[in-house]
Amino acid sequence: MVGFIDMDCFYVAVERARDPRLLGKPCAVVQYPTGQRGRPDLRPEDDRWRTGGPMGGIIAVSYEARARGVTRQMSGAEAKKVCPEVILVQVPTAFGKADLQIYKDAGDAVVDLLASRCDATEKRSVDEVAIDITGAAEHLLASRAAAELGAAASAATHLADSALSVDAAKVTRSSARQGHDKQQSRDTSELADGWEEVLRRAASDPVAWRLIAGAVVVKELRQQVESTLGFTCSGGVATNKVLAKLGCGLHKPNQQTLLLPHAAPVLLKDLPLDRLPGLGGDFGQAVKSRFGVQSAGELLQVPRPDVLKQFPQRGEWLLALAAGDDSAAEAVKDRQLVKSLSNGKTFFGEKRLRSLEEVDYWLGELTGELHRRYLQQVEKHQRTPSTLQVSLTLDQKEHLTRQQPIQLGSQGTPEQILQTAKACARRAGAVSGVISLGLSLSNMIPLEASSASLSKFFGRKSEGAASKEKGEKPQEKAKAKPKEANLLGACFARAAAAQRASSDQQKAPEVDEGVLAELPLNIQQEILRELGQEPKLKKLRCDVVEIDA
Ligand code: TTP
Ligand code: CA
Ligand code: CA
Repeated sequence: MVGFIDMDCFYVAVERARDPRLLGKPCAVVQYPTGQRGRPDLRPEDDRWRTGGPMGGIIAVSYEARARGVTRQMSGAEAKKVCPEVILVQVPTAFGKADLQIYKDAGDAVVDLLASRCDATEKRSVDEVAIDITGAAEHLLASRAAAELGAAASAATHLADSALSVDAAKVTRSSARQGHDKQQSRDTSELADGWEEVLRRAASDPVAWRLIAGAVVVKELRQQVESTLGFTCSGGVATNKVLAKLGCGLHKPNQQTLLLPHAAPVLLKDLPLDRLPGLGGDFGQAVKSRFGVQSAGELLQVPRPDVLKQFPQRGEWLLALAAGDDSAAEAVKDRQLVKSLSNGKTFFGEKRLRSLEEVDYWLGELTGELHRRYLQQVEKHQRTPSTLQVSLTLDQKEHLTRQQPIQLGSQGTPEQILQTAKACARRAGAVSGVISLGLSLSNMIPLEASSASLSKFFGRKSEGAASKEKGEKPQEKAKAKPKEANLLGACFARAAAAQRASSDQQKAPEVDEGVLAELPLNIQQEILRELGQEPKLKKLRCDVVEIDA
C-alpha cells in the first residue's frame, strides 16, 4: 500500500518557517536574476525581500497570493501589478547562482521524518515522497478499533470517486499544477459524501480496510510533519504509486485523498491522459492522436488488439496504466544514495562562453557548491567520490565529456576539485561557444574503501589515515614525503592516461543522461531543447532538481 506526500507551496513554506512575518501573507519566491556576474551573493540569513530591480521569475506562490491572481510564470513586476501587497523573497545565492540548499535540507527532513514510520520512502522530487505504508497500516489494524479508524479516516480524507474529486480529475496537467477551485475547495459536506457506504462495504473487504487504515497513517504523518517541521502537505493513498500520486493532487493544500480500488475506474474515466506518468509529453500526444482519445476512459474503449498493434512495446503497460492497475506502477523504492553530485549552468545566446578563461571562471563558481555537497556526503554517509567529470555543450550542439580519477578522501579542497576540472576542460581541446557547462563527482566509494585501496597500493596505511593518527594534516604529510606523493601522482597519472585513451575516442553524440538527470529540471529542458532533443520524460524527474544531496 502506497502513500504519496506533496508539500504545499514548498519553497514559500520553507521561507515561512525561517521568517514568520510571511505567515498568512500573499508571498512568492522569485529566482535570482541570471547573467549578473559579480553580484554579491545573498545568503539564506540575509534580507532577501525584493521590492524592485532585476529579479528572476516566480517559482513558488503562497495560496494567499494565488487567490489574488499571482501565478508561477509571472515576473516579480507582473505579480506586483496583480497583487501590490505580495511579498517577493529571492532564493539565496552562492557562488554566483541559485543556492537551493535550504529547500533541499527541508525536503530531506521531511523524508527522514516519514522514514521513521514507513517500510520504504522514495523521494520523487524536492518536495514529493512516495511511502510504503503497508506495515504501519497493519499495525494500526491490529492495535485500534475498526470504528475508531473509520472515524479518523473519514473525518480527514476525500474519496477519489466523490463528485468533487471526479471534477478535480477532469482538468489537464498544466491546469492541475496551477491549482483550481475544485482542487482547493474545503467543502466539508463533500468530505462526508460517500463515506458511510464505503465503511459499510469495507466491513467485508479487507483490502479496503487496509487502505482506510493507510489513510489514518498518512493523516498522522502529515500532522507530524506539520507539528515537527512546520510545513503542511497534501497526501494520497492507494494500492500503487501512480494512483497515490494522482489522489494526492486532487485536493490541496493541506488535504488528503483515498483512492479505493472500486473508485479507480470512476476517477480515471474522464482523466486527461497527460495526468498519467509518462503521458505528459510526446508519447502521450502520439497516443491521443493515434486513437483520437483524450482521457484514460476513452483509451480503454479502444479495442485491445488495436492498441497492441500500434504500440507493440508499450501497449500492455499503457492499457494497465489507463486502468490504474498495480502492474503499471513500480514498487516504492527505498531511499537511494545519490550516484553522483552535479552542478551545471547554461550560457545561451550572447552569454555563451568564448574562452578558456571564462570556462575556468565558471568552473570555479560551480566548484564551490559541489565541494560543499561533497563534504555533506563525507559527513552524512561516509562516502567520497572517485571520479570527476566535466561536460561541455558547444553551440554546434556537440557535447563533450571528459573525466578523470580524483582522490578527495575526507578532506578534499575546492582547489583540488577546480584543478582537476580545469585539467579535464583542457583535454576537451579548443573551446569556443560553450552553451552549457557541467561538473560532476561520481563513483562514490565508502571512505574506508578509499583509504583501503591506497593502503593496498602502498602496502600500508594511507596518507590521510596515517597522518590523522599523529594529528597532522594530510597535506603537510604529503609535503614531508615527496617520494610517496610522486608515487601517488604517478598512480593517478597512469589511471588518467588510461581513462583519457578510452574517453577521448567517444565524443558523446548526445547528452550524458546521468549527468543531465542531476541538473535542475529547467536546465535539463533548456539543454535538450538547445540540442534539438525533446525532453525525455522517463529520464527527467517530474519536478525538480537533484535527489538527496
Ligand atoms: P511544486 O510541488 O510543483 O509546487 P509548490 O510546492 O510550490 O506548490 P503546490 O502547493 O501546488 O504543490 O514544486 C515544489 C517546489 O519546487 C516549488 O515550491 C518551487 C520549486 N519549483 C521550481 O523551482 N521550478 C518549477 O518550475 C517548479 C514546478 C517548482
Ligand atoms: Ca508541492
Ligand atoms: Ca511537487
